[in-house]
Amino acid sequence: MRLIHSKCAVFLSLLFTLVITGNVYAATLDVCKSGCAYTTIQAAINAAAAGDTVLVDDGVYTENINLLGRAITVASVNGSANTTINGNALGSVVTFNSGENITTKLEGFTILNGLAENGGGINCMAASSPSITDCVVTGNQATNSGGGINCVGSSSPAINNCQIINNLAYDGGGLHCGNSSAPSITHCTINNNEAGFHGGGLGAHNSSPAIIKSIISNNISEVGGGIACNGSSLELTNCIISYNSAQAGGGAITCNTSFPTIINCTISSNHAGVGGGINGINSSLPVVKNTILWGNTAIVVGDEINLVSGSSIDITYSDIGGGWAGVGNIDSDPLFTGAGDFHLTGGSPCIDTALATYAPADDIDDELRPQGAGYDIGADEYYAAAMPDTITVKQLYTEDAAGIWNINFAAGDEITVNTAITITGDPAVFYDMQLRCFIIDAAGNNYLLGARLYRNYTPGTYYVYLTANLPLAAASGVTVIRSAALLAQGTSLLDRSTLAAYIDIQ
Ligand SMILES: [Ca+2]
Ligand SMILES: [Ca+2]
Repeated sequence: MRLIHSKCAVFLSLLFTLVITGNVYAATLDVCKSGCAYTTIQAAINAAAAGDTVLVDDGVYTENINLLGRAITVASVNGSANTTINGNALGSVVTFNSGENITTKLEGFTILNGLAENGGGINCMAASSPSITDCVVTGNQATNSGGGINCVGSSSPAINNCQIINNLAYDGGGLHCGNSSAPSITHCTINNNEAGFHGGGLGAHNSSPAIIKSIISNNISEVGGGIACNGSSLELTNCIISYNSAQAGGGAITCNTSFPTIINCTISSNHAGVGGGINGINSSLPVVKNTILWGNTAIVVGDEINLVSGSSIDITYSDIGGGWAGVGNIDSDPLFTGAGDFHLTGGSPCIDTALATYAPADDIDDELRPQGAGYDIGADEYYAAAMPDTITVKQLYTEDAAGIWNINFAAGDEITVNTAITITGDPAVFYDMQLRCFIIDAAGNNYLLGARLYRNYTPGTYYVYLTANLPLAAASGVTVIRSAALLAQGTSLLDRSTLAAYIDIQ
């Protein structure tokens, strides 16, 4: 580590680009309870053409809608708290069965009171893969599969920022997927759903769902309280699976001839007859890395893990209650925050003991990994307190009146730029941001040290970092560092005031 002297300069500059998107011919079709062009959502969908937006004002709309394969956005003005589609127990509330793709979007509704054989709230079938964002799917029932959402027949919707709660089915209380479906479920909450038989939160058959940065809690069923997999290859990354229960096998997850990959998850406080955490039967092979299995309970056998009939598990760099053989595994209280909060606290043995090879780039909180000396086990990467004050910094700089700091570097020094970027803009739009770091050395040569691209962020403040080594070819002495945050998508501005940099030289 080097001490910092004066006479170098740090500039933080900001670049942004504007990307103008959209069809100049696109229309907005307004829906409201009275006094506008359409008083039902379906009537507006029927009239909409590709690129149009059906924009729904506040209220409860009692209808069962079908998006008809149109490349349109159906969105509410004021979000799911103010805008409800009530299916009136007359079938699925929302149906996608015309091969929709990601250009068909449903955004910002409470989807309520559907009753159907499959897909009480939302039914995706016949290779329909729309985008479903910011919805609350609740109080729906399927007599067969998918109380909240059903995906079958190679249907693979992108489900983001949704709450799927208090739904009921025989198979897949919250969600069901089958027949080569591969939905992605990101930043969702799947809570308090019930299945009569299979998969309280999610039931999967011959499919490959991916669940990322989501919480699956308090679901119940006969098998697979949280998740039940049958002939499937589930991916679970940065998820918390807690307080689920199954009367038979698999409080959190049961696998029947299935091959889930579970990376950096926290699986705790689930309960079952056998296999309180993970239950594997009929030649299943769960692959489990950087994951906490702690405080799960079983009545008969296998509090954390139960494997029978030719099943095995590949589990390493994980914290398993009672212990389990495998490289990097530990058996030590993870020291959760408590009271249902599964964030780590200082002193947790899970801090900095995961393997980088398997770890994702950030955690369930969207906080970047790693922090501190290494990657953490479980869904949470531990930050000692609120960011960014807890970044380990050797020197902290603030901008002088001229926007310049003076620092003296030597070639080969490691430099870390930690900063915060705030995106302002449409909360329903995902933006990319890029952090770049340049230097100009004492001889006036210009080097790009590196750049990091962060994709798909909604407006908010995010803490970003970049670590690089000053080139050995750089001339020592007075050096200028310039980092630039570049917003690469959308028309929103970055907030310049948040670009106060933390410069860490080692
Ligand atoms: Ca760490
Ligand atoms: Ca965290």
